[in-house]
Amino acid sequence: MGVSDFNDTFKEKRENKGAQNFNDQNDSVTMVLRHKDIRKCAHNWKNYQSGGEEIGRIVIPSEEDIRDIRQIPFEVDPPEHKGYRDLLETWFKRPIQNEYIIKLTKIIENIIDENLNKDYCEVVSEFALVLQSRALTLLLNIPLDESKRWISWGTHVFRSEETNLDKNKADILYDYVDSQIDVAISNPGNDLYSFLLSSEINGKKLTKEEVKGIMILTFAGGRDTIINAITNSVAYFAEHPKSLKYIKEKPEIINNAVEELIRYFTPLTQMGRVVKEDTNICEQDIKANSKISLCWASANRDESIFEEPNKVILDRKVNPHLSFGFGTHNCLGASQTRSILRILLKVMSEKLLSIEIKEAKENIEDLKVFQRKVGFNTLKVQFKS
Ligand code: EMZ
Repeated sequence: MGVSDFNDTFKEKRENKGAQNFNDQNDSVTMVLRHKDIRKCAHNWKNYQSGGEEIGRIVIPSEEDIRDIRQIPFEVDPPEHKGYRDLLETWFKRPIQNEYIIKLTKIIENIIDENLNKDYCEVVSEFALVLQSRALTLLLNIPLDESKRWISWGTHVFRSEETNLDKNKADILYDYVDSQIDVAISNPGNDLYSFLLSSEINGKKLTKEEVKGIMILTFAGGRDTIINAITNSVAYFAEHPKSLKYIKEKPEIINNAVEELIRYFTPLTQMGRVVKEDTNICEQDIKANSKISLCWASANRDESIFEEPNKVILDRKVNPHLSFGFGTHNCLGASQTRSILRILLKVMSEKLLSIEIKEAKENIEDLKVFQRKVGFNTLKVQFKS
């Protein structure tokens, strides 16, 4: 097995039972494993809710202990959800505009050039984190230099080396966002903070608290996920030089290739929902107020949906993967992620002859009943031109 192979850890349980219970910090969770069931639950926001009273509970592991700020629109249900979503949609679709793509391409070309032919580049911290942070300055529409501060926070804003949920680390982000909101109030510009502060939903200005909730999600939600997607893509092309060549010769398949890599890696394993009324999933009774999880990673290997699900087929045509979720809460950052990866593949295929792996240490997520590789703690490579 190569380092860029990612197993399907859910296969047996998905096929035999379709669901699996586990315990998340004394909260029992039923993990839903089949593509069809997951879509059904994701669609049914009335009974499988995101906006319950316990803020942070739908994230797994639960973040109830480290935050009391509701992330918006991710932890809000319809009908309130729609007002936020409509407001944010246009801003978060900017990454597919030409002007944005030109700027993002410059950022990606620069970061490849900075690392070209170096003895080695540690992809997670010197490449993926840097790229994710620099790209985020475009999304927020603020100067590139600000990314230095975010890079210093490391790959996850709530998790540190010592612990999965780190309150002190979370406070750094909260204080930072508070101070940036104050700056935008006293000196409005063309950035996302200012845009939000001047926006209205149903004739009502957004409060500071709401702006904070949106900004926290923007920082936290697309961080380790994008970093893993970038790092895993680099590992894949290091081990599959022919694929890199194939993309160079047929750049028109890049969009398909990105969807396929995102399906295969599924950077976000799962997301929870709180059950409103007693229900039954896969012949299992589930009580009101308990938690279910929608396991995107399992859905994406479901053999009843995908042919040869454990193979990366870069030009796969039909690809209804659930890596960006499904339904009401589908990922707001999907355009940003897609643009980053599409440009990354293009630039790598144009600038690199090969990528040589020097050292790789896998990052295994411990889901108690399952162990799942999500990316790397360390990936040292040489980018060769
Ligand atoms: C939350 C989550 C959102 C959570 C789409 O995912 O991402 C996680 O990485 C964060 O820890 O707070 O934003």
